[in-house]
Amino acid sequence: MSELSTAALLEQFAFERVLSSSTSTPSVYLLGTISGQKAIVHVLKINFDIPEQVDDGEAREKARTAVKEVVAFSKVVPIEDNDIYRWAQAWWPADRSSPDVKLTLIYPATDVHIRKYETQKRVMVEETPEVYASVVRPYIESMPASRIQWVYNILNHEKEADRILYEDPHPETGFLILPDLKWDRKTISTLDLSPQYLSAIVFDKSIRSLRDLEKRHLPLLLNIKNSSEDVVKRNFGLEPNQVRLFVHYQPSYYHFHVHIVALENEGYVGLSVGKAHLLTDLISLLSLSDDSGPSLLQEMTFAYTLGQEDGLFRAYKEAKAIA
Ligand code: G7M
Repeated sequence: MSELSTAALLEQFAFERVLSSSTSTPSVYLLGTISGQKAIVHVLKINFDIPEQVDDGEAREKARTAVKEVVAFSKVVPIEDNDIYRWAQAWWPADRSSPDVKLTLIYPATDVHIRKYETQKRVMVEETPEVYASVVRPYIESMPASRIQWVYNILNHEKEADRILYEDPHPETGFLILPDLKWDRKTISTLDLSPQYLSAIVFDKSIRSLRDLEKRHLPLLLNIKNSSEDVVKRNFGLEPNQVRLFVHYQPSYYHFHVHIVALENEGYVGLSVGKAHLLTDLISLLSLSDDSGPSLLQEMTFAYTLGQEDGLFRAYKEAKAIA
């Protein structure tokens, strides 16, 4: 082992190439040499050191100080805004060429937002068609329309219009494809970048989730599948077998949309079992459904997790649909 300190060795590190990197962690494996010998450096960003328990006075004060440091930016450059959401790149005091973080500001945030992001216990529930009819559908119908104002802003071309990669304006089989807010989108024009994350948002406002899909919606889903494949091929040179198309149930927003994610974006949490449903599976289930009457998607039971702070969990509780 070398006698030199880690700092001294790193100073001599001559970079050769990136072995791999992950945007979700984020971390990077770098290959290079130190004094003529191969060296690998793995750099992993450390989590914020903010105490979670803020009940007692001392812990709360510690958290307040830590948070002050986290949001003390020297520079904030806006990326986009839509309704109550804003996205920006930000730099902490030591100014570097690339930003330290990408941040989202939700303002004014509603109770629904607060409950969504709060750490909470989760439970597994089974949603039968009866539970859908008696608990879930009334819950969806009770949601204020303002919750999906950002979607309508996109469909009306009032926001994010310059980000649209594809548009089919047909009221029943049409949709838009554009980057999801998860992506910083600054990099959209660089050809070496694959689509980390796109969404297809349909024009038909009557489809709130996959539970509303019937056999007559097959042309819409097939249209989304074909066009998404074209868009990623044309814009990013990706083959259809390098992209995953899926739908969330439960979604965060009840206006039907399909997620289009490059396979290399492996760390994305929204891929979890019981939440992500492949578009191909939905197409198969609709193809196997009767021509008239409820589709298999309307007749089957879906199992998924719910946070105990989620409004839907409360609706289940009130209806005594869970213990
Ligand atoms: O879980 P669900 O399938 O409902 O996912 C909703 C998606 O919408 C998430 O991936 C969000 O990142 C994305 N999203 C949310 N908002 C508020 C916006 C927005 O204003 N613009 C865009 N482009 N995507 C959004």
